[in-house]
Amino acid sequence: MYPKELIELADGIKSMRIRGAAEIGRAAAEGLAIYANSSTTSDPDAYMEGLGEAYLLLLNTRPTAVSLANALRYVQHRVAKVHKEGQGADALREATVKASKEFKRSSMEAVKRISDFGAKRIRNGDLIMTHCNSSVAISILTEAKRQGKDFKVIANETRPRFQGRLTAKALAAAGIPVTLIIDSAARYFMPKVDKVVVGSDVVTSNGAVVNKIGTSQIALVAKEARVRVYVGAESYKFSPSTVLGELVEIEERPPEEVLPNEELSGMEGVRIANPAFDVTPAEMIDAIITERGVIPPQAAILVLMEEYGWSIGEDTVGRTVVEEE
Ligand code: RUB
Repeated sequence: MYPKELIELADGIKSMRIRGAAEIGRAAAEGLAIYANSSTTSDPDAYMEGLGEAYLLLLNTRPTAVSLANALRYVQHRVAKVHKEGQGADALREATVKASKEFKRSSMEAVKRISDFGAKRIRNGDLIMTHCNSSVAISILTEAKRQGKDFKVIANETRPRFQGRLTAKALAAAGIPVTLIIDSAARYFMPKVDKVVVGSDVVTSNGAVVNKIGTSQIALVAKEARVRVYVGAESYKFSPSTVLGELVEIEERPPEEVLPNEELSGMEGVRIANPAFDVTPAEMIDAIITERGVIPPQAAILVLMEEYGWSIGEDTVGRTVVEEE
């Protein structure tokens, strides 16, 4: 049985009380620490089995954000190493809590570094458009404000869950002049915009960015208006499985988010589609701001190689292959 606190946390991610890829990743790491702190077994194998179950419970909450899978993997990998060394359940518990804390700390540090890099790109007089509610994008903007830069922001409301309202509130609270617009007004305003700054749920190995539905439309309109598009993304949002050509699963959310059931029931023959994310191709992105530096999207593979310790080598018959450390 899972501890109550863990079930509440998993429900929190599922119901989007806890949301945004960075927050989801840190919450997942916290979930495994909750499991560790509530486990009382003295059998290391039973501990690992329970950890695996907690891992799956958390993994299945939201399918798109790779930060979730990567945070879980980060913790699990370190605990599995201790298990392999033949250590007891107490050592495994300790390793779980330690790795969870480490992940959360490094996530916060990454966001801080991204804010520093990103704030440098913002100039006095800029009008910046953002979409959805990205803690990374907001950190970039609030850091620029803290540095005394004078700029304005347009926040898209981001239907159907209206996360743009959260963004607008956060920016206004930081003293940044912000205008909330409906998503379909983005093209109307784009000619006046200087930069688009958004966050990311997933960066693929070819530099495409998966973010809140509508991001690709904003990027397309930005490209048409020759406006630069910047994406803030920590390295744990880069997806290792996309190197093998695996596609990113796009979460389909309930129809009631778009239209209440009572209304839909009066519209015979109408079906609702509610994808939560879309894919912006690398060509529509000017730069991805990571904690390792600002990169062109095409260099995403290099971030993955560094993050996972891969290198390019040769196999026995001289073919180029990617090797693991
Ligand atoms: C949130 C969303 C955010 C990214 C990045 O979607 O698309 O732009 O997750 O956020 P949802 P952050 O509301 O469905 O979780 O920069 O905070 O990681």
